[in-house]
Amino acid sequence: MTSPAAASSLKLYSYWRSSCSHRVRIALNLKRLNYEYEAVNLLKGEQFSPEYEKLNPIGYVPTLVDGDVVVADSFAIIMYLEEKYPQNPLLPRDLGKRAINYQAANIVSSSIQPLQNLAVLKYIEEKSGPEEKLRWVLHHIEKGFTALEKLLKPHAGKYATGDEISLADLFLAPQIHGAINRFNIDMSKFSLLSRLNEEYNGIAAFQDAAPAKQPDATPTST
Ligand SMILES: N[C@@H](CCC(=O)N[C@@H](CS)C(=O)NCC(=O)O)C(=O)O
Repeated sequence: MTSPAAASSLKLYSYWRSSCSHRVRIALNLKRLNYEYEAVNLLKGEQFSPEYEKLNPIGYVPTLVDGDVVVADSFAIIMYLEEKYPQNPLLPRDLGKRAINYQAANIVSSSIQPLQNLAVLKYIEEKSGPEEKLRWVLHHIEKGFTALEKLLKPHAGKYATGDEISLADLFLAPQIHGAINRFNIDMSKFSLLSRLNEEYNGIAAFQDAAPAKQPDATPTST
């Protein structure tokens, strides 16, 4: 690890329990970048305020402001950080491995997380009730986790695609954390993801990015 980056003007708009924000917090910590934390309370609808929508036109967290640069969307933010702050790289040099990282990250960010997003769950609960909402969430998380286990088994080492922490790990850790703490997913079916999660739980950059450690975490936070 390199020493922490010199004072920068990084500001992260985040919500403590947002898995998308959580990914970026891990990236910032791994790259030892100091940043200002700006809480956006999703339950109060602060993501829809006119001021915030000027930064993030779709009204989601996270958003990163780096001086004059404003980047929204966790994948875009992490790629931006990777290029602007190349210390402690998050992408393997091997292009095949790199592609597996993109694939795993996108399974999380395109095929799991959007289906458990606040707005989606609220809609399902209103239309079909809380039990249907839970069935929906479990189905999509388990489908995604089953695919991730199959995808990563031939590539995993200590971490998702080898013995170095890389992009896939930044997407897996928050998704697994949420699955366990918010949705009580039975992880015994997912042996690789369970093992990786234990690794993540022992790393300071991941621990410090955890929802419960964020300034806007509520007392009942997990
Ligand atoms: N693809 C976007 C998705 C962002 C997203 O869905 N953020 C969620 C929190 S993880 C959100 O802001 N939800 C608020 C809402 O549903 O109104 C990213 O990766 O940043």
